[in-house]
Amino acid sequence: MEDPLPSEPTLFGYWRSSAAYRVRIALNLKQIAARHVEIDLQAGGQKAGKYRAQNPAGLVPLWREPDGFTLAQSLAIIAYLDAAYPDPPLLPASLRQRAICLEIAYTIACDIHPLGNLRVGDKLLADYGAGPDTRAAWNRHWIAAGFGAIEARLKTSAGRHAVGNAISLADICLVPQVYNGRRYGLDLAAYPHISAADAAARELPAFADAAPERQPGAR
Ligand SMILES: N[C@@H](CCC(=O)N[C@@H](CS)C(=O)NCC(=O)O)C(=O)O
Repeated sequence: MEDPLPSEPTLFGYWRSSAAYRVRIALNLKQIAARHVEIDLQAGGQKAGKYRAQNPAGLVPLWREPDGFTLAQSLAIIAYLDAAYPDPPLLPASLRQRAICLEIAYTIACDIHPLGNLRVGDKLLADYGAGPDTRAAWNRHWIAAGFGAIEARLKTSAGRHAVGNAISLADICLVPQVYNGRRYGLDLAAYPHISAADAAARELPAFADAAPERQPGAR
């Protein structure tokens, strides 16, 4: 059994960051109180000063505890919180269902999300002159590539939620990525199982309260 976390941990995030959105959902599901600090990605706050010193990767989210312990990478933060606060569990007990949750989470976090990141868009603009429309098309392309695989998986894995009938890490990763898909104009009609899982999860207060538009920094 892990020691309980010290009081008043901090989540450094950004209202529209889908990786921070994942962690906000996990915190809400587990009812873990944390201070939320906004790092303005549009203003480059992730790349500079005190924040960069704490997170040399120059990305959000970052989890910090009062004794100075820090952790980057949303899936590492969520796994840590899941071990420290096992209720409710974020992975199913069944070996195969657990593996399927990870498959969906990694498809999003490893194969889709990095290609749509702000710094990738900035590089496409700086080196190849890709403007907002090209960037949106680029993002739709990579989200569609991953969603094709996830939709096929959900045909057999989904119940009320992405994997069976309980909320899991798969939903925690899926909902923020669907948000990004909508943001870039992806036609979600091609993904009925993803759309159903997204809608079912967003009905829950833990997901609704974590939504970008509900964050204090939203604009
Ligand atoms: N794999 C990382 C991704 C973190 C990440 O890329 N965060 C984005 C926001 S969603 C970011 O900070 N982007 C800033 C930039 O690209 O400069 C995680 O899951 O935490």
